[in-house]
Amino acid sequence: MHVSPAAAPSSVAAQSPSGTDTHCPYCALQCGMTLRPAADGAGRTGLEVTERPSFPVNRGALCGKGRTAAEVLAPHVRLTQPLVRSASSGELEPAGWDEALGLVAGALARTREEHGADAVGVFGGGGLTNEKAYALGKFARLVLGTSQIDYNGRFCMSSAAAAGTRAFGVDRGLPFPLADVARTDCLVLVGSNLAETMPPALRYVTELRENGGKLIVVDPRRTRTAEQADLHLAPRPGTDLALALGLLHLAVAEGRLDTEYIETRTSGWPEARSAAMAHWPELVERVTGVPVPELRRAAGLFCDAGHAMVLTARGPEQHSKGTDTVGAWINLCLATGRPGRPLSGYGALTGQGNGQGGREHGQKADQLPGYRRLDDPAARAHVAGVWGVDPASLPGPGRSAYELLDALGGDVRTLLLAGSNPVVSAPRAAHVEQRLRALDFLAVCDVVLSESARLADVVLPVTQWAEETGTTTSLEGRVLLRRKAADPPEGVRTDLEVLEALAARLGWEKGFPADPEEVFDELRRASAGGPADYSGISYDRIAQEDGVFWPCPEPPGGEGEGARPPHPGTRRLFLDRFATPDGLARFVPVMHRPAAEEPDEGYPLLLTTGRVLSQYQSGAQTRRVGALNSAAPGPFVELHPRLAEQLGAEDGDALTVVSRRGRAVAPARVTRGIRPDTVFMPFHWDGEGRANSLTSAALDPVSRMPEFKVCAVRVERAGPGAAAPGDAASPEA
Ligand SMILES: Nc1nc2c(c(=O)[nH]1)N[C@H]1C(S)=C(S)[C@@H](COP(=O)(O)OP(=O)(O)OC[C@H]3O[C@@H](n4cnc5c(=O)[nH]c(N)nc54)[C@H](O)[C@@H]3O)O[C@H]1N2
Ligand SMILES: Nc1nc2c(c(=O)[nH]1)N[C@H]1C(S)=C(S)[C@@H](COP(=O)(O)OP(=O)(O)OC[C@H]3O[C@@H](n4cnc5c(=O)[nH]c(N)nc54)[C@H](O)[C@@H]3O)O[C@H]1N2
Ligand code: SF4
Ligand SMILES: [Mo]
Repeated sequence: MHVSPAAAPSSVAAQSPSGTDTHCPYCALQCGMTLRPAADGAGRTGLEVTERPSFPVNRGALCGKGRTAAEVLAPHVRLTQPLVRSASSGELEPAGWDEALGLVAGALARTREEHGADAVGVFGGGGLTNEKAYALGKFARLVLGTSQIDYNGRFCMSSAAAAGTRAFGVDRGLPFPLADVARTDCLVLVGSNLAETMPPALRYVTELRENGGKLIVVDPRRTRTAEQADLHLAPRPGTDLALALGLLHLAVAEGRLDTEYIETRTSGWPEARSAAMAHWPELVERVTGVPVPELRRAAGLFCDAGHAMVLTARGPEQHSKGTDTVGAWINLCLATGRPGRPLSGYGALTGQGNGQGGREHGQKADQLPGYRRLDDPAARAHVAGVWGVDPASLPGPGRSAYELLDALGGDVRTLLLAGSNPVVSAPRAAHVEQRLRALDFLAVCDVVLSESARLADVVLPVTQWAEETGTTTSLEGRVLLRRKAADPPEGVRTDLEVLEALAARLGWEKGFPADPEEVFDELRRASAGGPADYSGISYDRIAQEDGVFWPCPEPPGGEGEGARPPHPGTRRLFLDRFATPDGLARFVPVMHRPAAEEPDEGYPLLLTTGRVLSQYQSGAQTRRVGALNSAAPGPFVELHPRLAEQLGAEDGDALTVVSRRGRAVAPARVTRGIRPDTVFMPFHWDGEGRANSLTSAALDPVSRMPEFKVCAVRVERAGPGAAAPGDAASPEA
């Protein structure tokens, strides 16, 4: 493996002997980094990640995952040839591309013929580049003709996306650059553990505090992020909706509203006001466990600040009421006149590398490129025009991610999976694993042999971040060029090449180019005029400008001579109007409601789940990096000393956590930094410590987001024989 001089198209190359400028494979911060030949020439890949201080978002800082990302490029870590399940041995065995592609195309065609187009499913991921997400959606709708496509982003920011669209008419995670955070006067971080999930972003929070701004963190755990806070509110998991309504109640009761803003920039206030007034501070204290004086202090800090922001992450979002919960936080921001004002407003911290772009270009069940709606006749006509097909031939909206996984082996019989590892990351994972096994045929495109790929009939080895060029859209809505910096091992193809080859075998010789820039140029046209308009963005431009913020329409007259100057892109949204038909932001009247599953006698505790610093998601990539495994070797159950005492358990003792879906076993981690009624598990591991053996698949009615962040459990000491390893599937499945 070496740094490839001919790696990137010349127009977008940014290389020097010191390496190639590119971006991290992992989270939505999309830190800038440089990949260069390793100083000692050794290392397992001959490559090393170095700082790239010129990129303005992370300014050179990287977390341990980014710093070690080159290790996943090593040939012995990643897949280097297709695998096909042998009829005789039942095992996955190496095969040629021709055979593997032939089997996949054959299965897709046969299922379509025998059971209809909707019997074929596609499951994508928010880590895929814009080009891949676009091509995957187009492949599903045109080549397969199926409505059954969705992706793991449904498990991620979908509730905030739905609430943002409902209130503002458009969903862009942050409507302002992240750097604005450092200059606001009060920041409320709701269910974000930034210090572990986006460490370089913590510097903006530190600057905020150095500038005299206040930080409020809302999290049932005293996380590394909460430790930075001026005020830490620790509500019971699943009660943020009541908390936000309680704060709005106090803002009204204490006359801290921005009435002029409410009159001129919003609609729907009277109904939202009535809903909030039903949430008395004392009632909110009873529901959330947050004492009234802390509620008052939070309302005071937020309402009295000149500029103020609320940022949510997965903590309040991954619930069966996530959309309404985010809606309640937005209502608080609107009532106090924040969105669309300088250094103020509401934003959601998108999670995956291309979490933002991945939900804009058509791999989502209800969506066409440019963040257009699949059920909008004008959107269908526009995109069908770009694709050269009859709009009537495009299928309608399909099922959401969990519903699609739940239908596998039922009316969906063949699945193409690219960019997700649901055996580890889906809710109610033992059931999902069963559904995957029940398929007639499973094809997986992946970089490594993930737990989900192990179940496949055919595994296609694909290139990853630094082995290919493509664009991602960061949590700021900044469209970035992630450059190719190394040649992939021989025998590996890009996802775009795989789709091109499959399309050709299924009768589409044209329309699925493998060149990413060509795909991007088509995506630009498909997005033109849509909410997420990329038409004025080109590879050349992003390369020169450290990214361009959408919307960025192409000025009339195109790019040629005599054309108008290019659109600058949109760093800050909503300054003059919101993206609703009347330009006003919409209050939504929301009321608190309980979680789908509340504790009872049999399951008296709450389980919440999330992340640790040194592992990423299902762990498919990071569990293959030595340094990260040493830092975070396995799952654990975080619990309060009082609960540990009741159980007679000490730090490190094996605990069994049991829910109505199943059980999981992991060592105790005793800490005062968690509520005594709650236990926490990270979800990065498979096997007996798999947190998702426990989680509930209750869905938000609007976003269809599963309730990853709260379910009822009981905890026992795992005595010998208490839970045999591999027993994760009982009691429900
Ligand atoms: N190290 C690391 N970084 C990552 C990732 C990773 O896997 N590992 N994944 C990336 C992705 S895709 C995402 S989506 C982001 C997620 O980033 P975060 O949202 O910051 O991560 P989580 O740990 O899932 O959840 C954040 C916090 O929510 C709290 N929480 C749990 N239940 C509740 C509740 O009911 N209310 C409130 N207010 N808080 C609650 C948890 O205690 C946790 O500290 O991280 C990205 N960055
Ligand atoms: N209990 C619990 N469960 C959760 C969450 C939680 O907080 N709690 N969070 C949820 C959230 S926010 C998310 S985002 C999901 C994420 O969970 P997953 O969807 O499982 O995400 P990853 O582990 O990132 O899986 C990505 C897979 O794609 C592969 N891959 C990487 N790059 C490429 C590429 O370019 N092409 C292809 N074809 N494959 C590629 C990787 O090797 C990996 O196997 O987990 C969800 N699950
Ligand atoms: S914070 Fe996110 S983007 Fe930055 S280095 Fe870490 S994983 Fe990569
Ligand atoms: Mo996510």
